[in-house]
Amino acid sequence: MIDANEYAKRRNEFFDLLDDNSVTILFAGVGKKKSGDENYDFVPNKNFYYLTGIRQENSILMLVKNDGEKMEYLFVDEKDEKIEKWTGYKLNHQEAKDISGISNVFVRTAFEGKILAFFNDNERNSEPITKFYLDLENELKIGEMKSTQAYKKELEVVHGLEVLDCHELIMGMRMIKSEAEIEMIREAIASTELGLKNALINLAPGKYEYNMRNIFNYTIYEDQDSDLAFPSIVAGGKNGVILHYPNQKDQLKDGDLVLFDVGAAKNYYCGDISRTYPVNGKFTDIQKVIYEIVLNCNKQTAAFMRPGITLKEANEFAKMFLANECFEKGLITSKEDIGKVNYHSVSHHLGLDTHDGTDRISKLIPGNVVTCEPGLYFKDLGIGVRIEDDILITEDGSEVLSKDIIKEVKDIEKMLGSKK
Ligand SMILES: [Mn+2]
Repeated sequence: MIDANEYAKRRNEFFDLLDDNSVTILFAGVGKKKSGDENYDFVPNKNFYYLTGIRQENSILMLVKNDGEKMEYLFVDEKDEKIEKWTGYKLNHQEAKDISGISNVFVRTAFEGKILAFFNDNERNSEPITKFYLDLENELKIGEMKSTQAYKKELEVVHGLEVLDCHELIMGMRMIKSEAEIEMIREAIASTELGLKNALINLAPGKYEYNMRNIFNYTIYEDQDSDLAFPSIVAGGKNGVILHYPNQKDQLKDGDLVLFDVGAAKNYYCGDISRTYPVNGKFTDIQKVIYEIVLNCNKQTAAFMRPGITLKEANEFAKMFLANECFEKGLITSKEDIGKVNYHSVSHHLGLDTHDGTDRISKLIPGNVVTCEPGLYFKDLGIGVRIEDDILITEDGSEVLSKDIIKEVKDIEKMLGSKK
């Protein structure tokens, strides 16, 4: 778990990025409607969660920086026994304080009043508030109140304030993982590995894609505190060329490959792993040629990733590697054709979101966690291969966090052969 001290430390660092005489408001958000009176599972705005550790919907964080003084307020729904009988227990103020490290906890209905007090100069002796920071990337409803965009307009028009976006400021912090965060990601990867292992025990021709997916998902949900980072993808044969293959109803055939793109999450920290295995336990010659190209690309690109390299450069490195290898093996007739068989980027940041920020041009620095996921997709051959690992950037290079999840041809064939 990540403790209140770490959340307090993050807020302190965040305060340093903010202009003086400003108010920052972050909303946890409310559950999104699915259909009828049914909602999707609630997931808090990760920027709000990153600074508070609070998962409860409707909660609000307010940070005030005034005359250099830093003030923190947290607003949570009032406890209501009647509502709790339907939708579950809500945090009391002490619990909210213990999780977040914020001493000033109020009921959510006090929020508007608290804000208005900062507009009323007569009540205060300090400099007037001139700036507001909102997370404008996330359009969230605030309880029965307005949306972030409507709130922005009101602050600008009614109160004449300058409204700034704090999304990038927080994302910048989130790109550098603490020890505790790296540990969460390690646990998520370990859980993912367990799910994959259980699926593989049951892998055989005649099984269905959803059999594999369900075994994986079951294992993750059985693991305490684990959740799925994203909907699991299990794609047999030609379905492996579809990146976010959605149906998973097909039978796994003798002689085909099966591609897994799966991840568990621990306290919202995601693992994101892809592996490709032969359904019958043995690669065909052509499958092996393609698999080895992707595997070598995976290993070399991971070794290429280190402080100072950008994700854009890593992507160019991987693409060039795949183009050269595919051309040499006669899989493409010109290197320029690589885009036909490799159509996604090799890496993204990983963290509280599976795609944790989109920065491709900043140089990698120690504490970054990124994926390394080259792939080759030959629709005509019915072969899709992706091998994805999660990489921690260290002082002097990188560490493959998912190195224990087998990917060498001989290890795969040995493991899948041994269960026969
Ligand atoms: Mn990925």
